This record gives sequence, structure tokens and C-alpha cells, in this order.
Amino acid sequence: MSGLTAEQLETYVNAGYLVIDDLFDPNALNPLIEEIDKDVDYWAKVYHEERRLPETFSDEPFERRLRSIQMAMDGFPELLGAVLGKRKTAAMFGVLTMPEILDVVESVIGPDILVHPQFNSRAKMPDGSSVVGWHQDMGFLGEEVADTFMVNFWLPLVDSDRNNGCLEVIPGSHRSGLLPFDESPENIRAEAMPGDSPVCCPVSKGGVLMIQHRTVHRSTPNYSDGIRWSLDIRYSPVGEPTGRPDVPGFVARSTSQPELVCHSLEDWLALFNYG
Ligand SMILES: O=C(O)CCC(=O)C(=O)O
Repeated sequence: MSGLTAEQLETYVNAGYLVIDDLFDPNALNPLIEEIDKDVDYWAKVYHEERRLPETFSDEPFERRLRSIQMAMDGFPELLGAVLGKRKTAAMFGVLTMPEILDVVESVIGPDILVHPQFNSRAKMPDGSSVVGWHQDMGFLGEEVADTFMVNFWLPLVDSDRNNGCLEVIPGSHRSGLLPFDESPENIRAEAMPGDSPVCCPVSKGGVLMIQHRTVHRSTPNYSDGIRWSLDIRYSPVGEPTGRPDVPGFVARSTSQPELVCHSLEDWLALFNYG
């Protein structure tokens, strides 16, 4: 196991965030990108056959094709539903259980690791949408997870920077409790915002930004002409509250209960068949 160095662990614990460049080979994300590409291709062809889309944009790269489809259509909910959100696919299982990521998690919370049920695949479009305001991930999960040490990763599927909308974090803000927000957790009240200056965290493909569940962060606009694809994924100790009592996470590693470990997509999907 490699995991975090003592210095990286200290930074993550004390500052509430850590950027790791080159945590894994960027090509390790290609199976997921190819899988998403196939979903985009499938729906583009369906929409084209239904005469809702003038062409399938099959020559366009991953960073452009979904945007071109969006611009040419009134709405494409089936396609968005297929590629965004909580993908439960073989390639997603592969990323969630990537040894380099689990080693990092293990060096923070030990060897009994749950893949948290709250995760997302996102496509931040170059149209000013998909901006996420200042929030703490705990705001979406509730006080029930206050004592759960969650290890949260944000990882881009394309190189990310200030121009295409990477994340900004407020160092040290993980030491606050749950901060009050208006209407949505994505809107921490201005008077409650920690005073420290935000840090912009560009991350290239193969790197990660790690935060904690109280770390205040936001996602800025995409000013580029490409889509900023990303994943946000989370891990917590097995058996601790996740804030999603009705949605199973899955055990990715366990020395105390190895029989619980999910070894495949099929093992993961089987968890949703109970009751
Ligand atoms: O990817 C984004 O744009 C937002 C991600 C985020 O805010 C989160 O993971 O909590």
C-alpha cells in the first residue's frame, strides 16, 4: 500500500483539503470515458432516428459532443440520465475501487472502507450552468454524519483549471460545524462564511482534490468551449452513519469483515435487491 505520505496526511487533516497530482495513470479513466462515450453515442443515434437531432456529432471529442447535442436539441433527459449522477456500471466500479484511491483512503481511515452512496458523474457545460455555490458536503447529508470521517475526492475526467471550472476551497473551514444556508445547502449564508481566502484547485486528469465533509467549497463557471467532466466520490468507515440510511454504499476493503467486500459490479448491484 502506498497511500498518503505523513506530510500529505498532515496537510489533509489540518487544512481540510489536499491536491494530489498524478495519483494514478490518467489512462485508468479511459474505460469510464469510453463507457460514457458509448452512452452518448447510443442516445445520439436514437434521437437522430427520431428526427429530434439533425446529426449525431460522431466526429466530436468527449469534451465537445454532449454540448453539441445539447445545442441542437430542446431537451435530452434520457441521455443526461444515462451519463450523469450515480452511474452503477463496470467502469464506475473500477474507478471507485482503484487501488491508488483506496490506498489513500486507507491511510486516513484505516482498512475498513465503505464506498459512500453519495457520488456523482458531472458534465459542467460551457454555458454558465452547473455552477455550485459555497457548500459543505455535510449540508446534503445532515448532522447524522457529523462524527463520520468522510474522505471525499473530486477527480476530473479532463484537465481542469480556473478556465473550465475547477473547485475552490476555503482552507481550515472543515473545523466549522454545519454552517447555516438559505434554501439549499449550496448557499451558505454570507455572514456564516469563514473569513479565510479561497484557494483555487486546478487538477489534471490522473490527479485528485481531496476534501472533508465540512470543508467549504464551490464550483466555478466553465468559461472554456469544452465540457468539464468530473466525478465526486466519497468513502467512510464501514458501519458509520452515511446520511443515506436507505441507500447502500458498498464495502471496498475490510480486514475485519472480508466477507462483506464487493468484488464486482454484480456484487454491488446485488445490494440493491434486498427487501
Ligand atoms: O463538480 C462540481 O462542479 C461540483 C462538485 C462539488 O461541489 C462536490 O463534489 O461537492
